[in-house]
Amino acid sequence: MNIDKTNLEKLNALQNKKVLKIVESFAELCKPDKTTVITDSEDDINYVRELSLKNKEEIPLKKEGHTVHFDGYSDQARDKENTKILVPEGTVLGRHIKIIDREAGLKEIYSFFDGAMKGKEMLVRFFCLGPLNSRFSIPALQITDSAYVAHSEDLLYRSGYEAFKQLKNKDEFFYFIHSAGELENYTSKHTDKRRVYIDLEQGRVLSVNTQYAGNTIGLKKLALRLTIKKAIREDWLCEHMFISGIHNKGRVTYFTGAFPSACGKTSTAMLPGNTIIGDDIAYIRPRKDGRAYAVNVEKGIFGIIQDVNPNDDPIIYEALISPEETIFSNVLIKDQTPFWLGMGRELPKEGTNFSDEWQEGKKDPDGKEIPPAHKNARYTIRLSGLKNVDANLDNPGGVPVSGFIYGGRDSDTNIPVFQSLDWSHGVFTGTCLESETTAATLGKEGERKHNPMANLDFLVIHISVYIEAHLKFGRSLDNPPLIFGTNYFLKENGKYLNGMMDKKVWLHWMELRVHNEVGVIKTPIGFIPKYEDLKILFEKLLNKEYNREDYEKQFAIRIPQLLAKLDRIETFYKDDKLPESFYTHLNAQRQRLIEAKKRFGKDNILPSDFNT
Ligand code: SPV
Ligand code: MN
Repeated sequence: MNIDKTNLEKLNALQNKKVLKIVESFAELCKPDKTTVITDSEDDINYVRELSLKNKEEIPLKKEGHTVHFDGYSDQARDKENTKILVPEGTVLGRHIKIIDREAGLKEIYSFFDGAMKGKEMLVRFFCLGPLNSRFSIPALQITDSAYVAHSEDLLYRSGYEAFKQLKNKDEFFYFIHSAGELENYTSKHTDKRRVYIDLEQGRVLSVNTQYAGNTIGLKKLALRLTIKKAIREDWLCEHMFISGIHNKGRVTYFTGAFPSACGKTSTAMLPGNTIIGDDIAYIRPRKDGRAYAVNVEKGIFGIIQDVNPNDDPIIYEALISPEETIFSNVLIKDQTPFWLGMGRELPKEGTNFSDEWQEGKKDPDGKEIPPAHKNARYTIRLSGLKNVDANLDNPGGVPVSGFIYGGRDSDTNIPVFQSLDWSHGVFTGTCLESETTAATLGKEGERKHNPMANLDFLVIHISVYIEAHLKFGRSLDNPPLIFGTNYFLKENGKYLNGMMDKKVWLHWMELRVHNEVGVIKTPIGFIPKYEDLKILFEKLLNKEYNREDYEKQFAIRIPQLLAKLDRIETFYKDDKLPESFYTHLNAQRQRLIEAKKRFGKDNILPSDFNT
């Protein structure tokens, strides 16, 4: 192993045989010129930051602390096609999960790793998933030849070198091996050989020939996959959820929310007036008091930058123009300044972007016009730099969760907000989550896709086992969170029916529901708000008059569309043999919709109809 005495001492100080073995074996396979071990010290962390500039994975921007990173033109999102679970022969995980024979997969990916770090430096880093010194914590070892990946992790995760010392030779940690592979113009050259293989048996993920964070940052979506399995074994939940506190009447009420990529998750978590704990991944455990408690796995945000502007996302916008350490990725750079789509000002007509030198009208090899910045362009920041960060961000005990939110995206079916009838109906609501596809994963945009609990991309166990775990989790609680559904994207004649900030009203309505301070109207899909209550909230929170006509239109129960959705869902799960309660809810909901259509004699049933 190419490692000097100082670095070897840092490794040996951990007194962990498994760590040493992993580092040795991957150094041998990947053949880096040099192996550097990063502790929690400021010097070591600075070293990573400077290395990413030195090797040009990041370029400094005008504002202090700001850098930009570009991923290759064909490496702009998570690669679902080539992300697979390594399984022993005969394993059945259902048709929603990509698998590959363990031996064959390992052989293939090891061959890609062979010599992949030649001429490069291998960084060995230690982190903690979740707050330190907590029953939620999971230690994680990251090995990567990308200083950008290692630097991003500094902003996003709690350092864990000391936590590894406390492990005292125990082998209970996850590990992640990443190589960007051969580089061309500082980006991964062989994206045709991009692979992300999840090894449940060893609690590790191997990732190669890619730089995009969703494929490479071990502690993010790669660890999510490993943890879903661990959580199910241990009777808790690992969810693709934000955690946010809603403040009202001097009390704070915490919600977690699962939204497929680009369905308004970060902006919901970050609503003005809320305090934020996390925007992407939550660990949720039951506690003896009969409630669910959640922690953020991360301590930073890797967020979509498109449409972040002073009006729609004031807090993030302010953070992005302040001189805090920030990594911009795949934005447009002109005069060392970042620009992105929907930032609320005109963009330059030339600059540098994910296609290299760019000018308006530039086309890619397929003749497609290249936008100034990628739709999935992102920012990476620490939560601690935000003025709305919640005081409990690092609380090792987590925060009590009063509500789960499942947020989909469709233009014609679901209403803006509703409450499920009970926990198991809420699980059904989450199971039925649908969204139009977006730029956050490679592939076609604008297709309607099912995404149960917004976690489908990350499942490593059969969907029925995952759903059953949710049902069981609810049963284990005396006081389970209420479950809500949202859809911010309803349209009429191509125009959105709701303003960007209306979600603030929906959230506050949920808060009042938790405290039993507003009533509801019962409909076939669940409980919906009363006009009077929303009117007060619109006035109070947004200083806006809310018309009854708007309410009736937004909250109309669209029977044919809702029935069509149930048909799609049934088809989607046709081979899955889900828990019995899924079919009970599916049939009952369908029946309620059909009966309502009969009773009221129309397709679009208005909230006021239910009252009569
Ligand atoms: C998502 O797509 O859900 C993200 C970004 O949070 S990624 O890291 O690509 O998963
Ligand atoms: Mn996510």
